[in-house]
Amino acid sequence: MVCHILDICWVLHFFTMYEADSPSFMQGFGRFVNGIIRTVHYICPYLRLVTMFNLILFGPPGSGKGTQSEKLIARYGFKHLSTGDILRNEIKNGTALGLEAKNLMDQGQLVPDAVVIGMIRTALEQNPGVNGFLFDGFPRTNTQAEALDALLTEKNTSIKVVLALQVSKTELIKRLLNRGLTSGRTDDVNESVIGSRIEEYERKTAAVADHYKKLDKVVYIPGEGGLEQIFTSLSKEIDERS
Ligand code: B4P
Repeated sequence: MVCHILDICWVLHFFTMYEADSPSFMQGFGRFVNGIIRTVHYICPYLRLVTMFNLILFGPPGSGKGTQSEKLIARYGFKHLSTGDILRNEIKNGTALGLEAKNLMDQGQLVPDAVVIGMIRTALEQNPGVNGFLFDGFPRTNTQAEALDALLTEKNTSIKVVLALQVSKTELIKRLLNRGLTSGRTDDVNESVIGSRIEEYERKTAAVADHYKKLDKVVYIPGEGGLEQIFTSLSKEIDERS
């Protein structure tokens, strides 16, 4: 910070001190250019953060969050943050966190808030220069939503919109069982585990939409039908706000 104040001072100093024909003109000019470059470098990350587009793709398990995320990332270049993917990666790598998460995920329960909030904090810190984040499967509780808002405020940015996919329970169960045939995901193969995941959603996650409704950020999108048709509806909402 002090360095950048000094850079700005050099820019001002140049304007007030040097005559174009003075011997130290070139030296002053060099510092002037350097000061400009470093000042722009200093300011740009802040401009980027203020203009970032962050969105939450929201919905029950099997509503198409992961599926549509892939398409949105390809079109808009968001940084994808899927807590489900991060947790499955921890499981694959056999970490202590992964072992704890696996137990809960296999029963269709949510992983503790502190764990996923920590994961998101790390992911935000590891990606300082992106155009925006697409949060997929996060936040899943009001505690997570409040933590996310606070983390984004710390970084001078916020959630622009919550796109909430609406899909009937029968369709959700059908999709997840179908995915279970090929995905190798232990939480997709058993209908009672799928039922628990939907119950967890209704008990703990649905309220997250109310949190963002109060901030007038929720848009409901019909999540049944063709992938392209749903993608067009999601894209339209993003384009209107970009
Ligand atoms: P996630 O990985 O988030 O998985 P999900 O909700 O089951 O799936 P998603 O919604 O992304 O799947 P999609 O519809 O795209 O969570 C898994 C578990 O991790 C949770 O149960 C929890 O234990 C834990 N967890 C994750 N985040 C957490 C958090 N923040 N806090 C605590 N715990 C957390 O796909 C489903 C199927 O539908 C696919 O086969 C797809 O091809 C199909 N499909 C999609 N769109 C379709 C369409 N329009 N028509 C027909 N089929 C479609």
